[in-house]
Amino acid sequence: MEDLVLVNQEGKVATVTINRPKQLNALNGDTIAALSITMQELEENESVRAIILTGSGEKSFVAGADIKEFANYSVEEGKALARRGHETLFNLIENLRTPVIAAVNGFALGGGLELAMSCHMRVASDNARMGLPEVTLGVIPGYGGTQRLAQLVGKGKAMEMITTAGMIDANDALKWGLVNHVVALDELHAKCAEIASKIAKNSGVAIAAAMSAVNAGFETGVNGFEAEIDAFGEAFGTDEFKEGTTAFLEKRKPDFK
Ligand code: DAK
Repeated sequence: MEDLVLVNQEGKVATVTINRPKQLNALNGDTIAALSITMQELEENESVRAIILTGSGEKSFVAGADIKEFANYSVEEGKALARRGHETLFNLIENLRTPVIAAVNGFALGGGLELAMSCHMRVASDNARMGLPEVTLGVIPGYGGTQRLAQLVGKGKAMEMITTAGMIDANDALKWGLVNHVVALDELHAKCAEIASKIAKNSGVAIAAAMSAVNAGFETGVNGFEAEIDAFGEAFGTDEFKEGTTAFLEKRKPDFK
């Protein structure tokens, strides 16, 4: 059987490709499990400083959760699987110390858009189409879509996308703030690699702390400003702070390990 998830590392950047092109990379349970393990392994691999997540082929990032698989779930299974999915993949990605860039290379629908939204940033190819079509199937977004879409595009637009189940194209996604950049499909990897290589030059310790402070502001009952103050203070105790400031004063490039 072919690997469900492919990993390719170039320098400090790992590219993870979801590899079910015949099913438009739909997320079945095995793919979610494989992605979760892959992401945890890359997080532990200190030579990896940024991750690009994409789908195999030229048509689809991920066309949703695998409809064949979830068609027969019961109420209890639905709730349990949603919770497990949040923990093992979607929240896991959002809370990684290593930045993840979603390279949205075509359809990102349902669980596929939810996956892209759990990444730290998104770049789309100009053929990309995005939407949350769950209500056409009588279900609702179950991997964080109701929350993360509203955070990214605002409540009104999220309500429209979710209730109409419509797809938006890459340019509307750019206008709405759902993606950061739109490029031609054959330039998608290069654009993501360019962003990743800029990330890889900076302090990984500081990046992880800053991303955690940004995320804190979206957590219920957590004061993001307090999280920032704590993380800012902690930065002064790190070797990377010493290296970054020393390098500046010595007029050389920092060498972050
Ligand atoms: N699941 C399974 N197979 C899929 C699929 C999907 N989501 N999307 C596409 N495929 C398969 C098609 O069945 C087809 O397979 P064959 O017939 O060739 O065997 C193959 O991929 C190619 O697709 P099409 O022939 O349909 O290709 P087209 O270009 O004509 O259309 C399309 C492309 C993306 C517009 C169309 O495939 C489509 O509408 N796909 C379904 C989109 C969708 O509704 N996705 C699901 C959204 S709901 C959960 C949490 C979250 C969720 C579920 C459970 N739990 C916690 C339990 C999330 C749910 C969703 O994601």
